[in-house]
Amino acid sequence: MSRPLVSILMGSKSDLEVMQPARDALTEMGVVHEVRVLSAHRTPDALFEYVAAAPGRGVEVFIAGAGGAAHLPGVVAAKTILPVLGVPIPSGHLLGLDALLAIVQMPKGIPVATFAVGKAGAGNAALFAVAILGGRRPDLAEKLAAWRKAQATKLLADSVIE
Ligand code: RP5
Repeated sequence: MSRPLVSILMGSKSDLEVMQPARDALTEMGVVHEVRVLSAHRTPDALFEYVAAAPGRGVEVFIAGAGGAAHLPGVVAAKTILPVLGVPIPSGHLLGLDALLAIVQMPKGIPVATFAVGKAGAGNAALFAVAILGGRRPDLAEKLAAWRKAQATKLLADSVIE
């Protein structure tokens, strides 16, 4: 089996549906990835072990989705110098605003790149991961450019409403 370049993490299996666009985008671009449910507060030791071992398997970028207090992306970032892309999951009474603020407001020193709340953020995090990887992989950069072009072509094909 090929080595995974991207790790998609989420704090709960209940996050899986929101994180699905990240999986779909990476699959579409042919980027090998792995997906794990690991929680910063429910399974911290297993999370630390996973983050420590992942680069040895090939992982170069982490995407971390979490809802509520949303510690996961920040804790992953605390344990690695690889880029961490945070996706706020809409859940509970605050519908993701809580997670957005928790992830985006990392204090200086341990950065997390924060994306939009929900599925758009998950998909964009994957596209951003491809952009990072594409810096040293012309094949991936080309795939990303082709994907953008196809998106524009599709929009323009449907642009005349009346
Ligand atoms: C967070 O708490 C997870 O990322 C999830 O979004 C939220 C709720 O988790 P469950 O109670 O549904 O497992 O850790």
